[in-house]
Amino acid sequence: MSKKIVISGVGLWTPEHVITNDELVASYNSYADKYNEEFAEQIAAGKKDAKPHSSAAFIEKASGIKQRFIYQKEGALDISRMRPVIPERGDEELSQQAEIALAAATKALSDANKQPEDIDAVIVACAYTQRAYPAIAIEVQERLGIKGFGFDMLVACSAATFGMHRAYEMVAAGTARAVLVINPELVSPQVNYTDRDSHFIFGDVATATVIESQETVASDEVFEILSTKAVTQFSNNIRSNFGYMSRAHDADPYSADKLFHQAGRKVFKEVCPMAANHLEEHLASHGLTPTDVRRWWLHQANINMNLLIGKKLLGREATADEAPVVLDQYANTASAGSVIALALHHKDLVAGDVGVLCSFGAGYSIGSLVIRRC
Ligand code: CO8
Repeated sequence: MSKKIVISGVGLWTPEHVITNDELVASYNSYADKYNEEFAEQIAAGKKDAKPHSSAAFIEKASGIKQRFIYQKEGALDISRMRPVIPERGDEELSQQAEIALAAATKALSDANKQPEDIDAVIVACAYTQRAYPAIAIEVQERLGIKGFGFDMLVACSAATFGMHRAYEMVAAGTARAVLVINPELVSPQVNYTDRDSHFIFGDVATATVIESQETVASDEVFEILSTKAVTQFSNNIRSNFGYMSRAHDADPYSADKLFHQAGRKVFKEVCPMAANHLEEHLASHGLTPTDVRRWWLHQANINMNLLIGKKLLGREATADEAPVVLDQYANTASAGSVIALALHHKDLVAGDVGVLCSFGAGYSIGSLVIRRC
C-alpha cells in the first residue's frame, strides 16, 4: 500500500468509582448467605443449588484482577439489588454511553492535535450499545460537530481492533481523511453480580483512537499501521442472550442466560492457541518473528492467558515491559483492554520499534494490528 496509515492519537477515560475484590466478595457472600437461607428448603430438597462463597484470593490467582472501575457504584454491591443504579435519561439528554465516549474521544482528538472538522467518520465499536438506534456514534458525532458519518459496531471483546481495522480501510480507500474510533465499554449493567464464576471479571472504561493518513498528521507520537488481521470462529462458550426478541418470546428478559456467561476453562484452552497462532502468522506476513516485537498490547481478560500466549510466542514469559498488564487495575473491559494498555504504555517507544495490538474473545473473534513507531 502506498499511502501510510497511522494511529495519531489515543484517549482513555477512567470512571471515578472503584470496586476492590474484597468489597465485591463481601457483598456477594452476604447475598449468597441470604439466598441460601431464603431457599433452604428447596436447596435441602435438591430443587435449587446452594450458592457457594466467592473468594478474593481465588479471583486474583485465577485472573490477576485486583479491582475494577465502575461507571456507577451505587446498587452493584447492594444485596437487595446486585446491579448498578443508572437512571434512564430522556431522549433530549446525552445518553450515558455517549457521555463516556465523548470523554475518551476528546482526549484522543487532543492527543492527535485534531479538530472536529478534520474528522470524516466516527465508529463506536464496543461489546454493547445501550440502544439500537439512533447510533451512539451519530450522537457523539453531533455533539462534537463532526461532518460526515458515524455508525456503531458490535464484536464483543474484539470490537475495538475490528473498528480500527474498518478505520484503516476507510482511510486507505480514501473514503475518510481521518476516523475517530471510540470504545465506550459500559458493561457493568450486563454483569451478573449474583454469579460467583463471573461477578469479578468486568469493569467499565472508554477508549478512543484517531486513525488517519500520515500526510495529514499533526502530532509527534505516531504509529504506522503495517497491517490488520482478523479471524472469527463460532463458539457458544461466551454468550449473552439479551436482545430485542425478549419481548416476543415470553422468557424472563433478565434471567442468567440473558447476562454475560461463559465456560471460562474452555475459552482459556481454545482461545490461547488460536491467538498465539494468529499473532505468529500476522507477524510472519511482514517477515517478522515474535522476538522482533518491542511491545505487546494484548487483550486484558486474564493474566494467565497472557502469560501462556507470551510463552507460546517467545518461548519464555514476556516481561511487564514487553507486555504491560492493566487488568489488575481495570479488570476485563471487553474490547478496550488492549487500547488502555496502548494509551498508558507507548511513550517510551522509539522510531522503528514494532508493536502488536491484539484482542480476543466472544464469537470467537481475534483482531490484531502490527504497528511501528514513526
Ligand atoms: N471464588 C471462589 N471459587 C470460585 C470462584 C470464585 N469467585 N469462581 C469459580 N470458583 C471455583 C469454581 O466453581 C471451580 O470449583 P470446582 O473445581 O469445585 O468446580 C474452581 O473455582 C475453578 O473454577 P474454574 O475452572 O472456572 O477456574 P479457572 O481457573 O478456569 O478460572 C476464569 C476462571 C478466570 C474465568 C478463567 O477460566 C478465564 O479467565 N478464562 C478465560 C475467559 C475469558 O477470557 N473470557 C473472555 C470473556 S470476555 C469477552 O469475550 C467479551 C464479552 C463481552 C463483554 C461482557 C461484559 C459483561
